[in-house]
Amino acid sequence: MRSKSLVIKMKKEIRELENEMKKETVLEQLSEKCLHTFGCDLDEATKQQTYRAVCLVVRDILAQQRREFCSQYEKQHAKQVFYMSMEFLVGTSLHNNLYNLGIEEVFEEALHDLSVDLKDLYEIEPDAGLGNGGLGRLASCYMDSMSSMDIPATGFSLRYEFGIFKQKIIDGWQMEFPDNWLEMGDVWLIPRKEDTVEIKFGGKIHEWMEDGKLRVEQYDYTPVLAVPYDMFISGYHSNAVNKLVLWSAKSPNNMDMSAFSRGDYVKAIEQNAMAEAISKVLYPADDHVEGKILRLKQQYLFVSASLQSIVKSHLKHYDSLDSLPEKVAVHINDTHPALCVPELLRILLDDYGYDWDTAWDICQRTLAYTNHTVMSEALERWPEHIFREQLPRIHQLVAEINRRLVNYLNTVYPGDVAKIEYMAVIANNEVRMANLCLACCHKVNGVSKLHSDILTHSIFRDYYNITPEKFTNVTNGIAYRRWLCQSNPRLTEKLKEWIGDGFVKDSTALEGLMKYYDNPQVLEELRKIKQYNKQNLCGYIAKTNGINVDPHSIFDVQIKRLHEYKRQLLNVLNIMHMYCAVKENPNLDIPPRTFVFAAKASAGYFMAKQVIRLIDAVSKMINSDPAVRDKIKVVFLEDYKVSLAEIIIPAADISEQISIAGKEASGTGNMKLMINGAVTLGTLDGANVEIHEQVGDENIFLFGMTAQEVEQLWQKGYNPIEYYNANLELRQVVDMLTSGVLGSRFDDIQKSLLTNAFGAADAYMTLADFDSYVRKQEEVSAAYLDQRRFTNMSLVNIAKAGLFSSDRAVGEYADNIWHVKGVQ
Ligand code: 26W
Repeated sequence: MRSKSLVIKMKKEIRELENEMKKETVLEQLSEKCLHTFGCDLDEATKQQTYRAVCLVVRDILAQQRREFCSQYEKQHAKQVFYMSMEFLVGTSLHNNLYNLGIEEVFEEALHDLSVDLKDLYEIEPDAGLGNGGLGRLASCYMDSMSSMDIPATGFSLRYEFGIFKQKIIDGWQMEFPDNWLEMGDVWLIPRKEDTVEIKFGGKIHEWMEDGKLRVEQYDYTPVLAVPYDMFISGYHSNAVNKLVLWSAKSPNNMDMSAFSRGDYVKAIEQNAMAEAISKVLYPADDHVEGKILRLKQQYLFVSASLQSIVKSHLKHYDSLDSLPEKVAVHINDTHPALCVPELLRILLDDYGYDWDTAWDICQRTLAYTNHTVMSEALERWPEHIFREQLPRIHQLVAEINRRLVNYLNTVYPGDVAKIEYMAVIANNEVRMANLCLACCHKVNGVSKLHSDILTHSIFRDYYNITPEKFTNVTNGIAYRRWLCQSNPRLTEKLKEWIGDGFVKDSTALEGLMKYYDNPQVLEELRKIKQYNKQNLCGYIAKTNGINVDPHSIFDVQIKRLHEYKRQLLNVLNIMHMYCAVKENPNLDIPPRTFVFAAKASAGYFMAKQVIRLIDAVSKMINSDPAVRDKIKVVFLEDYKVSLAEIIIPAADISEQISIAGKEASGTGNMKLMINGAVTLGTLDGANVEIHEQVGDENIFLFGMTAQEVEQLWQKGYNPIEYYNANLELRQVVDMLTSGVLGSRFDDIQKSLLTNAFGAADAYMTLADFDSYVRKQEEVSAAYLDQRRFTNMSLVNIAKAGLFSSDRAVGEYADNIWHVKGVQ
């Protein structure tokens, strides 16, 4: 044993030495790259060209390491993970790659010789915004952890030409603009045209028996080509370099020459335009199904292309697909890739002649599914006719899966029509994608303890009762080397001084900070670092919003997608209350507070856009009111994205996690803010419950109903008017919505709170939790005045954040679901 670890250690040291890139080597490689790519010398290169040259040199280093890693895990016949997700919210990659490879410094020095500041190059890089929010970012954090843990893994998704829209707030209204990220972001993508795959849409199915076997053929279908592009995923000081494979759609025949020669040019290019449309743009819907045909085609294209390539490379190394479950773990990230179930079945049955039971068994043992939301409007159900029309063979297989499932359920729940219909994959002319995953996958998990409990006690209860062993929990985690070490270098350097640098690889080592709980120097240093980061954010706010905020005020931050269940409205109603309180009593002794909002609303989400308009109006009213602006400031930062979060999070004092209990599956922003020393103000929802378990009552501000109390109030019958009538403070702010004092009226928001005009009145119980929230916010003000106590709370949150590392979460997936190991 000793010798083995010695060898591993030696190998690592040799690689670090090898990697001990000399500044000269970097300069050499940069100038060569610049010359070969742009035909100019480095010192003549524009900043954009230098940026691309740097990225291309880093890409070469990754390509080299990738090849070594591939031969290593192939030699060991290691089991691989394939992470299927419609979204990967990668953000920027240059800083992360240089950091992970341990070559940031040498590149900094080399560029310095060229009087280029590496930081400027970081600014040039566009975010790869191939995701909406939590689900997409989680996928990217997990890719970073799998590489850092030397787990052979490939992410599969689509090469959207346009990522999440760019947001501008014009007269309070969110406006969306195309995100043409490939202009500068394509530098990380390597096309692999030789591995293009054909995908079949529509057409008809021809079945016939041949020597006792059913043969199936699809004809008259529309062929679309899926072209893979690779993005390397580096790991922190690890051997592994994994890949994110992004599929781009195009038509086999770029131009229909017969239409062309008829002069019908539009027809000539129509087919290709139709094909390319599939990977044109990310659907900006978060937690809300749009049910568009193009979305279904997006899902099938990346699922089919990915599974075809997985099967092809498996058969390169193994003689049959019998061993697929032993060598391949395919993970389905929410229901969006649920077509993996019938598509893998199709490949096994139609392309490799397996019988149903064997094929089904292979699917079950290969596939696993994670649920990320209980919101009914987010659970995907495809109209059966669209499903059948676009995917005729897949529909046949899903119908057969459903027939066999219903037969089985009739033996378990005989005669219980309602329950069987609820559990069926196809019912009421709809294909329920969650049930498809529940019926097939060998493991199903939620993303926080509370969420996984809610799944097994409510929406998936019937499946849980028949297959309890399938259900488990893996609480989310974050790539803290990005969200702490790279985003908050000052805190990271001090932590290394105080507790050593072991925490960079093993987050549980952060616990060591607890021994400084009462150390005044350390507490003072923590305050200084937070102040520095707050000053930095002030600079950004002044530059982008032209607002001067007080760097010594409490930075109270709510940054996440705009959604009614996340209750940004509750936050702004409290701000309106504080405004009234200060207006009524200008000598009110509260520490100055800056409320920072950042949030994108799905393009078609009307009420969410109204809330953004309200925040903007409140911000304008307060920031321009001399009587209050020294005490309260409100800022809405446009175009929230990964790289903006990396600026805001290190500067936060208060982390707003105020969703109605039972609706936020986990949250991951809460973890990023915690590890940067922000104190959570929240409900017992999602992972807030586990954050509370880690830090204890003294180091978190909890308020509001629990998930159970919400359920009980709902069952009992919730009437928001009662709260409105019973609470003067509440009535005052709700009336302000239409009083005109905000400069414009918000009748729709008021109606949504007090009437059933938009569905159930106050469906997210903002009024019910208002008083508890307002009181708790007062406690926050009081706590902040006691700097010693507040910094203690901040220290404990940093020290106890280790559990929320994505390395820990990936470790649990690897041990309990994927049954894979890191390659040594
Ligand atoms: C079909 C439209 C659509 C698109 C995205 C429906 C649902 C989604 C995602 C599941 C929404 C999402 O991002 N959910 C968030 O996932 C995070 C990672 O697990 C959790 O931390 C958040 O609580 C959850 O809201």
